[in-house]
Amino acid sequence: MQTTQVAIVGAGPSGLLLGQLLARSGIANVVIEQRSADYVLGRIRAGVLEHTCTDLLEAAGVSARLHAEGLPHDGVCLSFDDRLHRIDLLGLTGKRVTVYGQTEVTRDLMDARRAAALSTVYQADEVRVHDFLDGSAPRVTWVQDGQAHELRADFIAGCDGFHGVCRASVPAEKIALHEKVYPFGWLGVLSDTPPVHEELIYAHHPRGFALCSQRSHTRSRYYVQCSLDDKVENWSDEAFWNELRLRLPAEVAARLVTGASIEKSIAPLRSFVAEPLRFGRLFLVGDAGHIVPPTGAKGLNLAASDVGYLWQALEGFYAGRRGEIDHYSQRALARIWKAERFSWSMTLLLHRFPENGSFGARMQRAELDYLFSSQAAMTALAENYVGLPM
Ligand code: FAS
Ligand code: PHB
Repeated sequence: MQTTQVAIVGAGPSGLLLGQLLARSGIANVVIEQRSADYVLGRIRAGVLEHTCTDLLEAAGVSARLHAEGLPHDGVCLSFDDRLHRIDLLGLTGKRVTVYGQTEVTRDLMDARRAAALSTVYQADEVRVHDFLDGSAPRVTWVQDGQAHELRADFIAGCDGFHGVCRASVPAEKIALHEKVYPFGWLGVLSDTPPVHEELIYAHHPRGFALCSQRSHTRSRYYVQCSLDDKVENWSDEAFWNELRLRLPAEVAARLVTGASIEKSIAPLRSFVAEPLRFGRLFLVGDAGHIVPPTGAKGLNLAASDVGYLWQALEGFYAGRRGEIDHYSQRALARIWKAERFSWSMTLLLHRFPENGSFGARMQRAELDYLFSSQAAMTALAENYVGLPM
């Protein structure tokens, strides 16, 4: 029988960041992941880090490459009516965001965990969680190479994402689920081409939303809004680049450098929150507890702030302040709901909703015109985009 203090289910950014912070606080932990490390690294996800996230990566001791290779961004652009409109994040809030891919964050965390010789189980099958509701000795079981394994812990951190086993193991009567599914997806392309603009561009266009993001000075990440029944195989690289150009201001489209896609995928968009986030000795963290449409660049950043709250709560518990774990769910949810609102509002503002008719389209235009005529409105968007305080 293996034992530890905290069993962490999932080796995405939530699980690895929590494991790293707990270890630096002297709290023993084991990470159990269903996939291989290469598979986890191969998922192309987020690209923009809030200062709250970079602060936690510094506390975890994994920020060296982030500071060396991350791209600080002082502003962000929206485009409509064939024009770019810039929001001065640094001027309006005193803060900036950092462009650094989630893949790199995960790689840095994996390297640090390996260097610290911390216990990580990859390719674990049939992962299950037990006795977390009323027992004081919850267990995680799994099968690997046909061998059954069991881990006893004081606590279980459910860092296993939207489709994980932890939230699914909570009795239905003990959890409330809030969800909104959007009637479109994002078709994303990663390419080894220089970014079309020095800052991100969120494009509102009658043909649909588009986003110009980046991973470095030589690697770009682009998205176009697509229908939910669209398929990646329907989109050649050329078709993607042509559609992207049509949704950008002409002067931006003219300087778009295209190339072969090195990754191409369609992600559905949803808003989702589970309440509460604690069930006895089980805590839900990151995508296991909530999902945001990526329009606000909040998914990874919310996962990081959940980890920050849980790290503080568990550090308090083991330091004798045993009541601190009672505040995790309410503290995390207070920040989660504000990020859900921001991501939802940015999605409604920027995407094409033909079902809302001409009146809906006029409401979007009125909000965009007001936004760029009001310092107060731009400040409100900017302080949400750079990240609300923890
Ligand atoms: P993750 O889903 O990253 O990690 C969960 C881990 O748990 C995975 O490794 C999984 O294999 C493992 N797991 C699942 N079930 C398990 C089980 N039963 N046993 C053991 N392990 C199990 N956010 C942004 O900010 N910007 C974006 O552009 C963006 N794009 C996204 C695109 C897609 C397709 C998706 C799905 C998400 C995107 N996100 C984006 C959000 C994303 O970045 C998440 O917020 C982030 O990965 C959250 O990290 P985790 O909570 O660790 O969850
Ligand atoms: C990305 O770079 O993948 C990205 C950036 C900002 C977003 C969403 C995705 O809002």
